[in-house]
Amino acid sequence: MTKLLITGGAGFIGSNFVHYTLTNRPEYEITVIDKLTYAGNLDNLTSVMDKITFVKGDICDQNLMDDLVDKNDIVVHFAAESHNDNSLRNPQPFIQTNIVGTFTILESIRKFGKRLHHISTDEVYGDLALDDPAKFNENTPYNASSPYSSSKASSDLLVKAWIRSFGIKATISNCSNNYGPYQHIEKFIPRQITNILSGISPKLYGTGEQVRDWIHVDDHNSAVHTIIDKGVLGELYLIGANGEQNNKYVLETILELMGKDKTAYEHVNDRPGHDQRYAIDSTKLQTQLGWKPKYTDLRAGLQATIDWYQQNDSWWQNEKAKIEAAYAEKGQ
Ligand code: NAD
Ligand code: TDX
Repeated sequence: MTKLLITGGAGFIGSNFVHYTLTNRPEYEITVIDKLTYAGNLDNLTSVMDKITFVKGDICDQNLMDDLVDKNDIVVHFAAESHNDNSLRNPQPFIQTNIVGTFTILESIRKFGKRLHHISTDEVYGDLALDDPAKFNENTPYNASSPYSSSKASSDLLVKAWIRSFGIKATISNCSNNYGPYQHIEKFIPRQITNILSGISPKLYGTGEQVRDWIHVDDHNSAVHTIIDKGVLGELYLIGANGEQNNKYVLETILELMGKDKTAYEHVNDRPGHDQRYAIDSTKLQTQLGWKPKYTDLRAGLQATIDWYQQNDSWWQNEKAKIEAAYAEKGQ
């Protein structure tokens, strides 16, 4: 059995990765390390707790990471502070977890000679203009905009430096916006679904013309497995599924799928420094490693996601008032 250490495995993408791996890749023995911040939820793993080892801890703890990395073969590093709006309210935890945490893991990887796959975001490339036909590719220069995206860009550069300077065995992937079950209700799609389910009007930042390149979380995770299996050490791969849509279209589609009037939402204060458009060219991953996305029908994916939040209201209801109160303070 290959031993897989998954950081941030109680969060949105990490917990989906645990479920995906247990279902599709039974040859892996899984350990999850997660600090259980506001974004980490053990309920995401309840159904599989008897099949994994769970460690509550901080990736910035060098002794803990040395111990865990030593005991495992491959580290898949999801743990991060992940929300742009939070990084505008208080950047400190982003610097600590995303930069110092990644540095801590890199030092353990270097010490014990283990394999790392570092999970990152397309936001490291900054944004594209709405009328620009270009997409991000592996040669696009880093140009991050927010405290969140610049902390992720910093973490990528640390991984690249440890590859070049110390020869560690690592790969990096930069993925576009994920959606699916277990996504925290602070994020755009679950916030709007749970607003509608709670009788609160959905909230669109600014004009709503900003474009995001949506990918189902299982497609992200199948791509991560493809890179772990076949990726060339030292390389970086972009992950995306040609899912570009503007926020207004996504919100109107959610309203329509939930049987509501398509205009039943509010325009609220825009995000300061709001990135206009993200778009991924995943040719390298598709042609060199043979990966393909499976869930490319966004309407069907949104319907399944709406159904999940409807059927799992106890998963999010306790958090709802607190999240909305924090947004209300910023007029959002
Ligand atoms: P999330 O916020 O839902 O989950 C993050 C997890 O990390 C939580 O379980 C949290 O408890 C844990 N964590 C935070 N700080 C920690 C620390 N110091 N030590 C240990 N655990 C800690 O985030 P997500 O959306 O699942 O994102 C996971 C990764 O994927 C992040 O690295 C993010 O940058 C990247 N990513 C996300 C998206 C997206 O659309 N959500 C897209 C591309 C890349
Ligand atoms: O209520 C809202 N209304 C709104 O219009 C919220 C929460 C967001 N938005 C807009 C802002 C963005 O243009 O929707 C878009 C998506 O917002 P988020 O869900 O906050 O995602 P984004 O900022 O694009 O970042 C996401 O994708 C890349 C993840 O949160 C990151 O972790 C990932 O790296």
